[in-house]
Amino acid sequence: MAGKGANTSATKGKKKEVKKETGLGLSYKKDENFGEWYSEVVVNGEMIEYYDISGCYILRPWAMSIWEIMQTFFDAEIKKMKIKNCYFPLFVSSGVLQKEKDHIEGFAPEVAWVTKSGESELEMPIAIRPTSETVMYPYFSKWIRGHRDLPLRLNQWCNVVRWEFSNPTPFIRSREFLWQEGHTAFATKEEADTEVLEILELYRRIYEEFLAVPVIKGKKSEHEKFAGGLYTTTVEAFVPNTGRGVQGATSHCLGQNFAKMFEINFENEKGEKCMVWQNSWAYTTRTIGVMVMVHGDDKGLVLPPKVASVQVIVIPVPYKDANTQGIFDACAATVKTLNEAGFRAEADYRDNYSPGWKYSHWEMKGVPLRIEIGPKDLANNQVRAVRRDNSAKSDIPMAGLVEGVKETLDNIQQSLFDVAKQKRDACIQVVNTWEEFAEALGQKKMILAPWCDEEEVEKDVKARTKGEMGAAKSLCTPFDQPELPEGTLCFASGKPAKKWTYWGRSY
Ligand code: 87F
Repeated sequence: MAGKGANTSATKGKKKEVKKETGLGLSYKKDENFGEWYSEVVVNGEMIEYYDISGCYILRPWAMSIWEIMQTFFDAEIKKMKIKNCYFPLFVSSGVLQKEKDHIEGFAPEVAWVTKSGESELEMPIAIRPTSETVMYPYFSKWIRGHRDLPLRLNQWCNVVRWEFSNPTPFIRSREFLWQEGHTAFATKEEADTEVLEILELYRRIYEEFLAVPVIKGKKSEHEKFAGGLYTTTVEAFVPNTGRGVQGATSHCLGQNFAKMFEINFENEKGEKCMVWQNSWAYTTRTIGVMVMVHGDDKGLVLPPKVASVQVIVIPVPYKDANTQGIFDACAATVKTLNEAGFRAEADYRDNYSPGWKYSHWEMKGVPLRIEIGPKDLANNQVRAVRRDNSAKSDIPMAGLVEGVKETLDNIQQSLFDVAKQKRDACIQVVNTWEEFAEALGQKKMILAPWCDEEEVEKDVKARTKGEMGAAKSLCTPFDQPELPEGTLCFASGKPAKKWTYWGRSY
């Protein structure tokens, strides 16, 4: 949808450089070719640039600013909880990395190693952290002596590297990603249990209140939990287009497994030697990918106002011999008023692009609200507002600009969540038998089924659903359990069911 040459130069006689207006818009449709649509939307929306190492991506400012907004929220919340930030090294010695065998087993193929400096081989290869349990816990052991040293609650914002081999996807599965990792130690299991859920609630809020993505809180099965820990809680999102669940973020209670391995002990009030109880928890830049997949459309990204670095884009629409300067001044005044009221607003004054081109450009980038100011708006002392999420247009009087914009942005934020939840809920299918399960899986559903909670049965479900689309697995057992009538049988084994669990294919 290339506009015509935007020769709207106000300065007569001076030759302006007019960039060739390349075609905007996407060549793939979300409903027709989701994979290609996603790759195109993150690149054309200027979030991602592909890099010459497979599985590694450049996070451009448009993506980084979203990460920073979530970071500001989460960081302030964990500080309220007395959790402190720290930074541990990127490199791990092989001895330390392999100290906890059960933990690293299965993950080993994904660990990246540095073996050389210049031309010379290192005496011992050094691993790049895939996660920091083994990096941090030797120092937990050193720093924790008595009960007064507890709780010890640390967090770090950093990158990690996992050399994945299955198909890389920007944000969703990349070989290097950003995250925060929290690592805490307590005197009692009760304190650890409480924190696990407090952190999970923050993760829910990131998804639901910031990214406007509905999630389900629950517990991972024994098969899907973090093997080094006691239990894993999760927020699970769902991508209706692909019918896949996404593990949104996890909060683990590690129990005393690592305490045993790393000898993290303390002396209690009675002078007895005890082992600490530990947690670890993380959310990653994957959050951004889930948001793009859930809200994006055939015009590009759709950003929820709470995370958009530009919430309002103001576009001057000069017309022939209309009062161009007056229009530009009104745009500047609009931006100023909105900025002073705390909104992230900008104007696009570029004179080498037409208004139509700019509309498409900012739609591609997902800016929640566009304000157009033309001669008619100027004359009527109003602005024209166009919503990115549903294209609804309205006139806002200049006198009520701040109130009008606030109401519209709040409405967009809420509406994005409501629409996403409606779509997600329409994909949830309750089943009771294997036949119903197989049919629902074929229809890309997120399946809620009664389950006997046996690991062998879950392995069997995986084996029976293997195919080119990938096997189905348990996503989580929701904390919010529907009633399970006496005598309900497991959908997969026919044994007595113990709980309702979500199943499906996943990322
Ligand atoms: C890949 C290579 C080596 C996941 C890995 O979830 C080790 C690992 O330990 C590994 N991939 N994990 C599990 C990470 C568990 C835990 N770590 C702290 C978290 C939250 C943050």
